[in-house]
Amino acid sequence: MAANAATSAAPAHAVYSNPNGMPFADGKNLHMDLGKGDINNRIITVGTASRAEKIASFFDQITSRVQSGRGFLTINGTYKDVPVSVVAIGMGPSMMDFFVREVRAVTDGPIVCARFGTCGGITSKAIVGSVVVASGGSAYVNRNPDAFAHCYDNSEPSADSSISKYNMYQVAPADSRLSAALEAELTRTLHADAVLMEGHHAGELVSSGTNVTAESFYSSQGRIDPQFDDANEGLIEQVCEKYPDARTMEMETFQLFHLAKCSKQPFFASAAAIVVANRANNSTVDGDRLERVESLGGKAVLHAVATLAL
Ligand code: R1P
Ligand code: URA
Repeated sequence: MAANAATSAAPAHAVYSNPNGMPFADGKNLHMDLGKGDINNRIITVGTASRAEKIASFFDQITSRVQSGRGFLTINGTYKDVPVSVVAIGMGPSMMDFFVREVRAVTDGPIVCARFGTCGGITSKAIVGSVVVASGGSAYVNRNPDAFAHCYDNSEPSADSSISKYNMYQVAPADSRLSAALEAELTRTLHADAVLMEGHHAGELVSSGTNVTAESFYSSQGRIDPQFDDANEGLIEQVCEKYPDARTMEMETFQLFHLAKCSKQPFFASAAAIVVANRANNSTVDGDRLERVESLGGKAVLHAVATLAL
């Protein structure tokens, strides 16, 4: 009897408790280390811990922090008495996939979620140091590895022009109410700041458009890297031709919008991003300005997420 119980029980430190579903250990999911009650339904997601801390500094109070072994930092608290969370997820569509699914698994009811990131501007309309809201949704561009199969055996690249080096997918829409709230609150907050407004016209600091997410910072964002066969000359121009309202490129927003729309429970998602580098006019943001926009913009995004009516 005792021997049977010992052999059928899960090992004491089982981590992969569910081979075909979400792995949980002691009630916490494997990558974010969150269980029920460990995150709120109103969330701001960012790339870096430092941006998460800036946003959490505007909470009324911080109630808990969870730093997962896989690099996710969740900070919980309240803002104007509303429970909110800010999560630093790191970079790329895979991290956004973990975030959306693992948060959804430990929460009930509608989720309101805004990403506040940084991005590259791909037209001169995306001014460095300004914030662009992805009201027009997010497209997705990725590298087609099969188009580089000639690199596996040092053969000649295929002459078949129907094989695209980069795939470009349909735009995933943002939630229109959250996008409007982000635009309104960012405009109100950033335009009220004399330091940020210096040398700028009203209307320049916050704009909107379509975002384009790429799975690489390099090849699929059209950066030329002489060390690799990337065949990406002219990619930014092709992206702008395919998506005429495209303003920005980064690495997570599409996955957020796509999964929010595929969620079976309501999931309201939008995004805003600070333009740190402009690819069209070769400009970059100044460090002090970036800090200020991260802080004031983060406060505005927090306000929009916390106050969106459900
Ligand atoms: C690349 O430097 C990173 O910056 C952008 C991109 O999406 C990518 O994650 O966003 P974050 O500043 O939020 O990380
Ligand atoms: N983040 C990106 O992904 N791309 C940029 O050009 C800047 C920030």
